[in-house]
Amino acid sequence: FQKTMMKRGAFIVLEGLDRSGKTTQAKKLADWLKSRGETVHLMRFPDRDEPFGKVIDAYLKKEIELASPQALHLAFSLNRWQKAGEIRSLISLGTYIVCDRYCYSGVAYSIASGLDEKWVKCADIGLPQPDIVLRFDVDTDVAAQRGGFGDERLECNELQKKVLIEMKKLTDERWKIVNANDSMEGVHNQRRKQEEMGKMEGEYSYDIEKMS
Ligand code: NYM
Repeated sequence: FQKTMMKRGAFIVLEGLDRSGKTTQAKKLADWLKSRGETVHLMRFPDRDEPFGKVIDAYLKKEIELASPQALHLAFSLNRWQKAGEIRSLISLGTYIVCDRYCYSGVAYSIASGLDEKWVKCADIGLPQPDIVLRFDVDTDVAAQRGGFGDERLECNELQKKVLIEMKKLTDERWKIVNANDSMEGVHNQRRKQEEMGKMEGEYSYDIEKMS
């Protein structure tokens, strides 16, 4: 008899500083995957529609105060935990998830803000692991010139520099680096070239069981 198996999707995370162009590139990547016939779901963290995300949104917009940086860190983590089940089931159903920021932002921003590294990393242990992380590197001066920078909390130049240092420490063999100082199209083509060269191929074949 023939056993039919559902092809597993993939979990692709985009990371980088504020104004590194992640959001634009996430949309472009999603469109490109769709054009190849894949089912794609765009996600982002913080997800500002989710209950904990609403708290984060109000805090970032300076509408409310939070009693401690630890409370903010846990809100960001809870926001992800609220979506963990959805991420797992979408991938097992064959969907490609393109996710704008994930726990690496959580860890890097919180450590850069002065929280204890060991403590910070605990909250996200057990979340679904991405198959690949694309890190968009942008010079902090270039980022600062892009529109809208500085409107929200956490968007100051000094913090961004520290975030980049922490983000680099989190980088392992699953990560690909994209030079995000380039124009919008230039960055997209760079990333696409990586895929066409096969650098991303094969990494989509992970078993769901391997994702803890
Ligand atoms: N941020 C984002 C964190 O500090 N921790 C996290 O866990 C996540 C996901 O939120 N300055 C920060 C980075 C950004 C801010 O993100 C809002 P965005 O992508 O601008 O909506």
